[in-house]
Amino acid sequence: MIPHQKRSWAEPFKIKMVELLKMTTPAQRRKAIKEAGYNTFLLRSEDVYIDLLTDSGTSAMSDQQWAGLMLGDEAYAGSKNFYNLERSVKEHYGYKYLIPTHQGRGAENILSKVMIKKGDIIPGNMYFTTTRLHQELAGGTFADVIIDEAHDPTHPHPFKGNIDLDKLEKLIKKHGAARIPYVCVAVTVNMAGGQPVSMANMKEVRALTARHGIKVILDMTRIAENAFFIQQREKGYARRSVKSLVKEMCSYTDGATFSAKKDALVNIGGFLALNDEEKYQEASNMVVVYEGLHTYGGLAGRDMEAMAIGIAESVQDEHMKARIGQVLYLGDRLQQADIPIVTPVGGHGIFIDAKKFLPHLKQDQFPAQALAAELYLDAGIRTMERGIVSAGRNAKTGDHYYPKLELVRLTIPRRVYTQAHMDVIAESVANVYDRRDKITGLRMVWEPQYLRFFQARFQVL
Ligand code: PM9
Repeated sequence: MIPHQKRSWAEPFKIKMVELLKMTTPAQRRKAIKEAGYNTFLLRSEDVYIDLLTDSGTSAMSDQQWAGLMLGDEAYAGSKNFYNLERSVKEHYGYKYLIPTHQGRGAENILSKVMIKKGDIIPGNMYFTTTRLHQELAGGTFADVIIDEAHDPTHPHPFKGNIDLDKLEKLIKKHGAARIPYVCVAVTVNMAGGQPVSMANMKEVRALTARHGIKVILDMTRIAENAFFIQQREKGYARRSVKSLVKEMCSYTDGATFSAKKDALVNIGGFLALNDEEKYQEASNMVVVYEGLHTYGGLAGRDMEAMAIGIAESVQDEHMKARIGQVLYLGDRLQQADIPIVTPVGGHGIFIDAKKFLPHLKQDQFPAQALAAELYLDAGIRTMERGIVSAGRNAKTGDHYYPKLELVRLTIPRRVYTQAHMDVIAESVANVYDRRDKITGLRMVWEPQYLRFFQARFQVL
């Protein structure tokens, strides 16, 4: 019997085209993961059934976006799609100057080069892999000023992405404002489990940094998801639209880097946005060196058109309700099966606590990496390690960083999988949980110099 008052949510779209998936046998998967050095990044996508590696560039575009591709103006300079994108960025985010880049890290590179000098400190709410690397390559040092609750996988704080104002103030006192070119605020915080930042915290960060003359730069990669959490969880915002909350958040900052491959529902693209004309001039000169002319930044005209449309679609309340609704649904299913996950559930996926899932493994036996490999073996579901491998090594000592969070991310691409897929995923994770005692750790046998999680290889211990 369905209770009469029950009202379920459903996706605000119907499916026009499908992509067929290949099912694999356990023997095929054993061979594939061994050949991939137990690194899910090194699997071939055709050997994957449900791909939860990332929500980056994996969204399904709408018919409007596909139609937009046909309006691509592939002129080298001054493409009309650039101006459409510029209009969309101004309307939705409010920034004055736009520099397109091929993806988020392209923007991080340019930003770091024009803002950071050797010896600078860049405070941020938990590190992100590519962001920190570009800061370091520019001669800076990242300093974590996220609230302590973010490092606790089950702390119920509704905004675990928040910046700890005391930590930030102390850092400014210690190093002096002159050595802090900007504070980087990521919304949501990926490595903490897609945890949001509250509007109150954004305002407080703005007020504190303004007193010291320090800029605020947003990593607005998943800003619409962050805005949805503000609408749902923060007092006083329930009646506000996601669209208006996104714009308000941007208004407390001086610029932003953006990987459009997430929120903005495109397969490639990004940008750097700034309000300061002088910095914009420097950055638009730098983009010519690393990405392409400042009116395309490494993108085709059609990519910019799809992005302009995707930005508008990403801030629709109904879209966001279904997007996050699907993630919460999977979270509920996993919690019903007693799987240890990061809670409250964040925006772009479910993060399994590998330390609790595999308590018999030490962190340098790479529990999250081992669990990601096991999940692939069980049903062909591809996930990603977000623990000691992702954290990398301290550039000065060469030692592993040992992050408190040792997680496996089940990242949900936007508008791609159905509720039935979520059920299959939950059942597979529960099956692996039942035989968790038999899972062994891994040994890292090769690692590259930078961003080792993408390419490192492992063997079973
Ligand atoms: N995030 C992700 O899967 C792509 C691969 S892992 C590096 O979560 C934030 C918060 C991100 C992000 C990418 C980037 C870089 C910046 N900030 O991948 O270069 O989550 O477009 O963006 C990935 P690009």
